[in-house]
Amino acid sequence: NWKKHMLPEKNDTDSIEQDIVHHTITTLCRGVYNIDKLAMYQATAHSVRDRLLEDWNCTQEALHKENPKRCYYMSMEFLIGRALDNALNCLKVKKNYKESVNNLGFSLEDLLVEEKDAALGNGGLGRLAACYMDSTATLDYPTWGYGLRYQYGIFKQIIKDGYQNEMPDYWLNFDNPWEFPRTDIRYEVRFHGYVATKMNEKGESRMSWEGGDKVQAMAYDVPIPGFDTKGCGNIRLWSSKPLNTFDFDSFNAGDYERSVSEQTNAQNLTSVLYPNDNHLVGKELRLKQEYFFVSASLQDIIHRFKRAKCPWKDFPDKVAVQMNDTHPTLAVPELQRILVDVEGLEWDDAWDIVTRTFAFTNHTVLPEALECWSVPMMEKILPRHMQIIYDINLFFLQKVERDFSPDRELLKRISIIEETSPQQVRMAYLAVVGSHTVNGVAALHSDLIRKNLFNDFVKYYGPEKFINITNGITPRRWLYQSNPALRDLITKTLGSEDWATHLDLLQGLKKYADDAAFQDAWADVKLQNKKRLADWIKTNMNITVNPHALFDIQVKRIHEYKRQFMNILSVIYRYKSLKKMSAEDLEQQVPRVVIFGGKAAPGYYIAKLVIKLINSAADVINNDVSIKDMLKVVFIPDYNVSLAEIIVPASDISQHISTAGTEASGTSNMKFVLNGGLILGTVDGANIEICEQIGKENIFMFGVLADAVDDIRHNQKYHGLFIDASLQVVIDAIQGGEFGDPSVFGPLINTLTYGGDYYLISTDFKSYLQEHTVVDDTFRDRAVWNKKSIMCTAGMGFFSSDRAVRTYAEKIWKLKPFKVGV
Ligand code: 26R
Repeated sequence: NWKKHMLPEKNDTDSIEQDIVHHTITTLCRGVYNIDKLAMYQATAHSVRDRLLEDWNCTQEALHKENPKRCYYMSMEFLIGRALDNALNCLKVKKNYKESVNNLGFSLEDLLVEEKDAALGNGGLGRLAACYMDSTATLDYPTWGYGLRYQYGIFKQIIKDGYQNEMPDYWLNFDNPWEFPRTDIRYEVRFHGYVATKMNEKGESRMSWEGGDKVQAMAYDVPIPGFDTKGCGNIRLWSSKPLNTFDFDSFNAGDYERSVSEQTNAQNLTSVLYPNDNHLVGKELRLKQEYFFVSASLQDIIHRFKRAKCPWKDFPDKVAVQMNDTHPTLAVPELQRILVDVEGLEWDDAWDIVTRTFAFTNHTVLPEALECWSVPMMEKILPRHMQIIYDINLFFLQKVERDFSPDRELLKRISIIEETSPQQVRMAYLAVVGSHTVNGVAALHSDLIRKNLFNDFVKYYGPEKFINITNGITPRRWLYQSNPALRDLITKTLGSEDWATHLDLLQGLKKYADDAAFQDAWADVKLQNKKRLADWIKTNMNITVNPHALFDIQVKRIHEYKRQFMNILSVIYRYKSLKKMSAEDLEQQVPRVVIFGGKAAPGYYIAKLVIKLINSAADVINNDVSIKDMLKVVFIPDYNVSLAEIIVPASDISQHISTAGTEASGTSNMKFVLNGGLILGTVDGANIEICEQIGKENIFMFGVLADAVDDIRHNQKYHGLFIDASLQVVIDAIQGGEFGDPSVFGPLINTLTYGGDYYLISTDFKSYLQEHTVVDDTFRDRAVWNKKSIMCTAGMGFFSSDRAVRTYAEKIWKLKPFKVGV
């Protein structure tokens, strides 16, 4: 009887209108007389979600029946952005929705922007997780994401007097149609307590973690539509809730506040995403978040595994877990604990299961970003896990000593426990020891971690355990959705939309790269996208920019290693040069609009000063009529996924200028090039592979190579740095007060002069300026430029997240696609 009542949703415009009206009246309890854009967005979203749910249910039911091997992508961050437009495209119903919404008196474009971004991530790592979920769903891989449902996502950035201010991002203010509370899926998570010895059912003595405080984890499911498939993926996010218990002892003792205090503590656990990117702060609440996340996810995975009644030794044949950086590494000792203490397995059998289940992706080499937790803190919060980590380490070191080398220095270096005082747990090492495969995220990065961070492990385990899987991005959001004009031109030219799921087909554009008419059409699309961004800037910031100028964009988290500082220094140099020019020479220049965007971690003082310097320079430059609009500087506030969708298609040049060897991969570089933007970049991260794919004549590269960096730093330390005349001009201008009170910028300038210039700005500055000149000269010849732009897009097939995910599935997860509804 169930089946006969399950009618498929109809997608003709009349049925869609009916559904929207129905949701307005029932779900929202509103009438036509008081419906505004927000309500209309909500009603529309609900009707789309109904269509998604059919696929979701169908997929999950089929998975339940067939029980194939599944992969779980564990990530503390999912930077998803908006869902409605994506869902409409995936379901191929956007055209009809547009019409239906029109018929009801609204414009779909107006509704789309009513949605708040799901901003549950900091930057690259979180956005990568979102792209991978899009690809696993599209390719029908049975993969679920696991994460945390933060009530506050990454903070909102407000610029006041040129400085960054942070505001809370309370994104759940209105109802969120894209999540399903699973009130029946709850697990208990313990903290603190003590370890006791107990007899298990078989009469064996086992350790047992007892006492302490418990909180509850409740599941929320976020459906992830796949493009052009009946399959629908899922991200399960955990929210902390107080247990429905009440401390009657405290209550009866007259301490009411204490009796309910646990409840507020519990709710705080998942309230906020830590806004630090690449910088560990080591807060107790963060450690608790990590354990809470891991504990709930593993309980859920095990619950599902047990339904099929397979023996434990089959666990790795049914379950693959990918750890997105070290943030979920406590899953390693947690699974070991469950298997040994709770399920009664022998240590070695359990450890074999653990190490065949987990794999680990490293996303950074910056030492300050490597997670280390102090042993005393771990002992207090997770006493049993600390014992297990000691045991894992002991057995590991014994094996290294026996099978490989008794060298004390080596054993000290390779130990999971660092002998500082207090001792620290090196989470990256624990992740390596607990995983069967470790991967870096771009070729250079994977080389570097094999050579440096994990060198001893490579020698001990052998090189096969350490592989490279270069990052990718989803062409659905980052071209199909965000750049409709280019999408349509490509589809028309290639004769079908198949490129959206087979990105290598973009190669087919190469044969039109010299075609004048195609170049014009291509350039026209770029101009439209630049106008769209110029309009946004005018409306939101009241700055006028010329869409025919060269748009030069750097948007990413603000960090010293990414060198936004070097960028603004070069902008100031350009400004000083323009000011010296005759009126005639000035006329001949290529006009530029330099656009910045990105958030600084709230406690990162130097990064915040970079933002201030950009805004102070913008103030002076944008108001200086003598340079005749040859240069404009814009700092776009509150850079996020939705803004990226407007910004990325509008670049002529985007900058990816990290000190060689510091940016693991970068993924925005891929987005810009996919949209026909050229790169000005260093020989770092995925820039190198982009260069290989699109051809070195289509990318502007400069700067020293990664393998030279150590020597240069060493030389600078002992012989001082060399500040070139062009850089000195800029420093003098800042220190001379041309951009406001110079004392403000003292600490920033000092990172160069007295600070030893760790990120080698003085080293690369000259070649950076030279490459800027090459960029200008190339831009003058529009045919040459347009050809390069076409060749950029045409060569980007490799960087689809579909390719990346397929590689993970084949090399690491041993996972096959699972098709439903065919
Ligand atoms: C633990 C805490 C301090 C922390 C460290 C690092 C929190 C967040 C991060 C973010 C890091 C891991 C990150 O986002 N790395 C970026 O990952 C991208 C996807 O692989 C890369 O493209 C990018 O180069 C890298 O910086």
